[in-house]
Amino acid sequence: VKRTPFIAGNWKMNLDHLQSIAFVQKLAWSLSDAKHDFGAVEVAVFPPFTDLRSVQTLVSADKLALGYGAQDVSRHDAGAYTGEVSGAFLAQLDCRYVIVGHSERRSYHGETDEVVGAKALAAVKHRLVPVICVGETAEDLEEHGPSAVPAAQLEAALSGLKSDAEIVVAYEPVWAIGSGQAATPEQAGQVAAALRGVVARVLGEEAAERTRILYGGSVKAANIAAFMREPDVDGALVGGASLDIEEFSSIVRYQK
Ligand code: G2H
Repeated sequence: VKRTPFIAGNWKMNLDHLQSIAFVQKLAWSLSDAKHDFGAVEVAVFPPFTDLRSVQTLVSADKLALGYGAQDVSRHDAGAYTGEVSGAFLAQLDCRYVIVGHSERRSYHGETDEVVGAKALAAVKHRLVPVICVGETAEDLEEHGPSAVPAAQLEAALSGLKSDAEIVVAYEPVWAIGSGQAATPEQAGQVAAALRGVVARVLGEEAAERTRILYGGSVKAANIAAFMREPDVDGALVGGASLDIEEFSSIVRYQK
């Protein structure tokens, strides 16, 4: 199975409305100037909830091959859950993806493996592709090595899914996030291989073969190619470097 490389820009809570719109327009121009082949390297952005409608409008008006999704989703479908946004609502905005279990949600919003699993399930139920984030802290790394904690997190997140579920996995070591200190490509590759093993164990070989596993944590134009050379790394979840058009388009065009 050939897995299409995937570059995803997680804007977090950074670009406001006007900046988001300007960014999507400029990104589209920049990639079209560069004759980017979206079939060869898929690209998606993850704006704040408040800009998903505008991004949908731009993408559909200009028939852009740019994917987009939300940074979080409720585990519930609808009801008295103040402040939550359901997968059904995101699907109505033609979102294809949604990030679940980002380490910032786990650490600042108390999301447990159980919550992350429920969100992954809610996403799949509404035909969204969850980008399931896992990763170890510096302490976990010291105590258990690089793979044990992310593997356990992934196993828990997949436990409610069926083998035909379409998912993306993002390995994001917490110590590498926004720190400027990325993992080495070798380490990212090793953990990605271990995570593929988890997908195989829980969802089966076929799922493991087709599931894309991304690396995230201080990815930039200067290091993306080295990560992409790892056979089990199928793309990147990019934070800080996704906020700069030139930098992000260079990451997308890592093969050039
Ligand atoms: C990890 C990543 C994007 P950054 O959170 O999800 O952020 O590239 O800024 O380390």
